This record gives sequence, C-alpha cells and structure tokens, in this order.
Amino acid sequence: NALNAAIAGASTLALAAVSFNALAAQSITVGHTTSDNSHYSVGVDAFKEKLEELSGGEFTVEEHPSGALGGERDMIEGLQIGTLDAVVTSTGPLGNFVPETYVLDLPFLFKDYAQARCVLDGEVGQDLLAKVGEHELVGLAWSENGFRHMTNSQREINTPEDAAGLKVRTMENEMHMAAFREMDVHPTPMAFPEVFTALQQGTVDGQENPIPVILTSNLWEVQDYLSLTGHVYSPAIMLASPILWEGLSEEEQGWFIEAAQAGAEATRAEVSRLETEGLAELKEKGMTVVEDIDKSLFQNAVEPSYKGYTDQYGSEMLDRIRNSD
Ligand code: EAX
Repeated sequence: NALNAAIAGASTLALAAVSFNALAAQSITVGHTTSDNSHYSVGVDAFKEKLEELSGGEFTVEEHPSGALGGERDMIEGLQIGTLDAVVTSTGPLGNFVPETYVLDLPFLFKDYAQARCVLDGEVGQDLLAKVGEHELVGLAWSENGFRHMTNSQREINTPEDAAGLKVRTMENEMHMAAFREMDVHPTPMAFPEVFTALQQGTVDGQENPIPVILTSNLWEVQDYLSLTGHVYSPAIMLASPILWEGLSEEEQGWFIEAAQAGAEATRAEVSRLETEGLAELKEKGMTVVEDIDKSLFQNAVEPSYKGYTDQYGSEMLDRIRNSD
C-alpha cells in the first residue's frame, strides 16, 4: 500500500544519504597536548574551517586536545604508523626524529617574535619543512607555541643562581636539557600530559612553557612563581601522516598546506594576544611574576651549550638564522 511504499522510499533515501556522506567526508584526526581553549585549539579550528571550505566538505576534522591521543613524542610516532592523521606539536621531541630541527631549540637564538616568524616563514623554514619530509613525516606548516618562561613552586627566580638546584621538568629535547644543565638546574624530561600531576605531587619543582600553555593548561594552580626568562623560542609545527599524504591527490595536498597555514596564522595571533592578556590573567590568579629579568645573565650561563650543538651539527644553519635580520 501507499504507506509501505512511502516508508520503503524514505528508508532508501536515508540509506543513500548515509552512504553518500560516508563517501563524501573523510574525517581527519588531529591531536595536540594543550587544552580545547588553547592557542593550538584556535589553530585547529581555523585549519578545520579552511580545509572544509577548500575541499567543499570532502574532508572534515576531528580535534583531540589535551593529550587524549598521547604525548607529543607518542603522537609523532602515531603519524609514522598511521594511527592518526595530523598533529600540532612543539619542536620538543621533534629533534629525536628530525635532528636538523634542533637548531631551532637553541636558547636565546631568536630575539623576538617578529624575527622567529620571519625565519620560519622564509627559506630556513621551508628547508626545514623539507627535511621533516625525509623522516617519514610530512611538515605542513610552522606554527607557534611561544617564548618559554620558567615557573616553580619554591622561590622567585631573578638570576641563574636562583634557579640552580631546582628540579625542573623539560621537554624530551637534548638542546633544552643541555642548556639547563649549564644553569645547574636538574632537568627532568617528561611528556607534557604528565606535567600537571608531577608538579602537583612535587616530583619536580618547576617547569618552563610559554604563557599560553601556563594559562590554558592551568599550571598556575600548582606553581606560585613565574619568571619571564624567555630563554628559548618554542616553535610549533603541524605535521601530517605520510600514510594519509600518499593517498591524497596533489590538489588535496595543496588544500592541507593552505589550511595548515591558516591554522598557524590563527595560532600566532592567539599567542600574541595571550602574551599580554594571559600574563595579566596569571597575575590575577595569584602568580608572583618576576618581569624585570636581566636576560644577559641567563644567556651567558647557557652559552656553553651551543658548543654541544655545533660540535655535532656544524654551524651552517645557525649562521643562516643569525644572519637573517
Ligand atoms: O606543545 O611539552 C611542552 O612543554 C609543550 O610546550 C606543550 O606540550 C605544548
């Protein structure tokens, strides 16, 4: 009868719609370690919007924030074996996979945001993205984490001597660890998802991260003192899985790169905003902030760590960056 025919017709239509959507939209899994209100998350939103727009809905994006898919090192490994599609990560663990990027992790290399962004957007940045591509990874675009500052639970840090003796969580990065050793700080490398608990339980006294991370990952809840040491610029990068990449047409690859660049731009804008507004918020939340730091004292203390880098990797990249302004 008519009713049955209508029901049959409707369910055929519904089935057709379901299979059309399944064919049409490929879901891209993107992971990162910071929260869903962080600078990275703002970037993933912009990436999603741009990718969906450029592809006319062929791709959709599923964000997994807060280290839900693991720490940065775990997620990079995940890209290589294809368990996720893309990651926004600091360069923290990246040098373990792409040693050429270690140059970016040297302390006091970049003098300000303008220089760092300009280098990463220029030839040096392009060459390093190409190097990433030689290590079973795809570098879509340089993004940003920000200048890193020290926090701790024990005391105000005004000079390197004040920091000496503290147990400080660092990223799993040889360059950073070497620099802290020069300051007589005890570096304890650890994946980011473990940091809050380690600080809370006193396994370590301090950590170092940009203001956007200290704010949005609530590190202010477990750290009383913040010193604006700005000891190293922390780039971020959007990486894709080579397994995803090889399945894309050239046109589709172009959409991913353009979308990643849009994401990076949005993240940088958010970092800039939080540099001032986020700092004010951290003060309101009760952190004691040491703003007037004589950075040359820290710079002199960590200077010997450069030799470890140049002994192993030479000085060509370093010189290119230093001569870039
Ligand atoms: O990329 O591990 C870190 O301290 C990073 O700055 C954080 O995961 C954001």
